[in-house]
Amino acid sequence: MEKTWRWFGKKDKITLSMLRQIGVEGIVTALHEVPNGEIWTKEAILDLKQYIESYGLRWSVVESLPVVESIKYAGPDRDEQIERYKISLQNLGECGVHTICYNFMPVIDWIRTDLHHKWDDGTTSLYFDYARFAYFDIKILKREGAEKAYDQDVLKKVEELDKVMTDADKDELIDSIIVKTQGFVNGNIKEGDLNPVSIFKKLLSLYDGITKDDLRENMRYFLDAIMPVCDKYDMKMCVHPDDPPYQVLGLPRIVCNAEDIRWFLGAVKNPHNGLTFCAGSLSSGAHNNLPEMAAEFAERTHFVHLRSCKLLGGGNFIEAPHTGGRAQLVELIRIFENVNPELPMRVDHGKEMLGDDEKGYNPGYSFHGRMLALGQVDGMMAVVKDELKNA
Ligand code: DNO
Repeated sequence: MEKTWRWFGKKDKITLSMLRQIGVEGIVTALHEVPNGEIWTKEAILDLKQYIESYGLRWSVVESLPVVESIKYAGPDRDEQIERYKISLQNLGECGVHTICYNFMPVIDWIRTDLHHKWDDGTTSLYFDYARFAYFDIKILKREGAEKAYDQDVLKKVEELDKVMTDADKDELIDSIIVKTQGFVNGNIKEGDLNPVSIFKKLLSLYDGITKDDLRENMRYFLDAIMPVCDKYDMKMCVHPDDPPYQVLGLPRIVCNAEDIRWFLGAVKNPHNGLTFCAGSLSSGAHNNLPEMAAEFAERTHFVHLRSCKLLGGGNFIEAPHTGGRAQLVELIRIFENVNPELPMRVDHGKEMLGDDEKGYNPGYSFHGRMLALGQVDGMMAVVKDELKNA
């Protein structure tokens, strides 16, 4: 597989020359400064592409070309928004960038409750604590009927938390769940936005009454509409799974498990409609068997995220070292190398270590932690390639 790295553009503190030195071949990035829903011009695309190429690298994958909310909930301007999306796709295709990662998660992208969970050795990882998440839902958002979504054990923990959470703890939880993890991935809320909780509640209300089937139909509508452009310019669309892969905050989520993936691949059979196989997101759901899913969906996978989660019981999970967890990265690499050795893959969400925490990197996107992960994954790939050569 092609070794790629998520890089956040010219302002990223991790420079392209650093990435050259650690063996990165391709770059995964986006026009982060362009507001969601605005057209990506050829001029801006080429400027970034040429910059990347001037370091001997290539722009392998766009992550993400964001799908605005009104396409997801079928708002009045959805057709206009889809037309814009098509123009951005055409512009990317004409500039020679053909793989596009996006997601179809309503309102909120990936969710973590703790961005610096400590291991004994002094490193930190991203963490998801189910009871703290329920606390956010019930006590901070005060979402109507939220209690019904959780079992008695969790509700008990929420009440215990309520006795000890200070205002500062609450602010940190809000910051982790809906601010720090969202802004830099072109989500709905950015650092500095005033009153994120009330913005967030307004966004949630856009989905009142929208069921899982409605969201599926809206995804099908979007895919049907863009496929002619994808065919013409050879655009490989690859949707990112929902993270974590189940319903949250009363919102429907539709890329959570094998049945969901089968559904959207079957709904629009075109090979340009594909999957980002994010081993991390999928492995955070106990219901997902990753090697089985990789074997089933490898042919329609256009991009791979390699990381692995460890489930801790009670709905909690931590991002494990890339050599551990339940994703079985070696087995996944065997499957993907065999089906398509050209497939771009990036390691995802490294630990914070060796001073990463002082640099202000985006959560999950440290330098040393990801470099270590890339070294580990590179080693796995070398062994697998050797196995395949000698098979
Ligand atoms: C988080 C990322 C996601 C992903 C988007 C793709 O670290 O994996 O934010 O980029 O969901 O649209």
